[in-house]
Amino acid sequence: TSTPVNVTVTGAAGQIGYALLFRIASGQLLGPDVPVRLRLLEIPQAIKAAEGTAMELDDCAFPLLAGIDITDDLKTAFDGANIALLVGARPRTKGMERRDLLEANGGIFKPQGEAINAHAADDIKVLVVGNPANTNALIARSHAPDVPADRFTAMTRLDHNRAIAQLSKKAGVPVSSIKKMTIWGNHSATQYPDLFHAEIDGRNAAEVVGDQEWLENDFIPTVAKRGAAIIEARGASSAASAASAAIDHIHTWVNGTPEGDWTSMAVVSDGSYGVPEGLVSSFPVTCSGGKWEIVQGLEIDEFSRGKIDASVAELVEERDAVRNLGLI
Ligand code: NAX
Repeated sequence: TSTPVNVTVTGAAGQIGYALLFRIASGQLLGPDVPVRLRLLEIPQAIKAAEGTAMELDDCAFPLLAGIDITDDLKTAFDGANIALLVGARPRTKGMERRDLLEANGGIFKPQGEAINAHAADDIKVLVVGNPANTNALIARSHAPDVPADRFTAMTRLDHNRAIAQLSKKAGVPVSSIKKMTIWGNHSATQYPDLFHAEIDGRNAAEVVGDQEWLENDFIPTVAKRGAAIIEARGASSAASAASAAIDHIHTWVNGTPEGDWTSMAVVSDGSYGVPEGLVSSFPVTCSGGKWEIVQGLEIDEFSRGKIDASVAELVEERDAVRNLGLI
């Protein structure tokens, strides 16, 4: 048996945490032969609830779970971390201005970036789930100068999976028939789910569907506003599906994308597809050997160009706002 992988989860007592931790401990994050040690970071008021979750984790007697540490201390949480899932964030409350939201989250993701820089393992991989995820990842990354920029990512895999599910229903095909889905831009209502490069059983998805009206006025808004629809129906925001997407994101990053397919991840832009360098924006990526690469050479038509640019413009605004607040 190998040494356990240290997996840090922030916001562990929250609803995504509750759906996430059991799947990590059961081996679904890294595979059925990789032991894990969990580090749960919470704010002091939520430590007791995290302890309750840890009791339940104990009670599952997961053979791969090598231990659980619960803490409100950043150094303890990130010490030797190999994987960090940054889930805890400050949600937008009624009447809150965007400036206040970004500032509150800066207060969380700046010190976490610093702690990752100082204490994490050399092979640290970071996934930011807490919203605004792309910009929170940008903040954390800019306070971790010694960690390679490609280790900081944000989650658009839930949007990616939602897009696959919607297409599967529309086309009447199983999800396994769908490949090369892409989410571009920000994890927000401006995101662009792209069917022009997606494939259904090897054929172009937009052509197979052949319904531009559905694509523009149904598919795109349904995927982009799915989070709100879940809240409306469930009375609470997406939790199990978000946790499932976080598992998928890390599993794919570590184990690779299958031949002939790719995934969506928000990663630090190298300027590809006209996305300004340094922004954390979602792209089609392939993964291999624990590294991701942006898929190159896709043709972007005028429709897609406009959608990508609109979402990227929002990311630029968020970046400029956190810059003005001195958070990056
Ligand atoms: P909850 O409010 O249930 O849980 C959040 C937890 O984070 C709480 O237990 C809180 O005590 C903790 N927390 C707050 N500040 C912290 C800090 N500084 N350090 C450690 N822990 C801290 O929210 P939940 O439903 O679990 O959602 C978590 C985040 O995921 C939210 O920001 C949410 O907006 C975001 N989401 C992101 C998605 C994505 O696709 N990227 C989709 C799902 C979800 O909406």
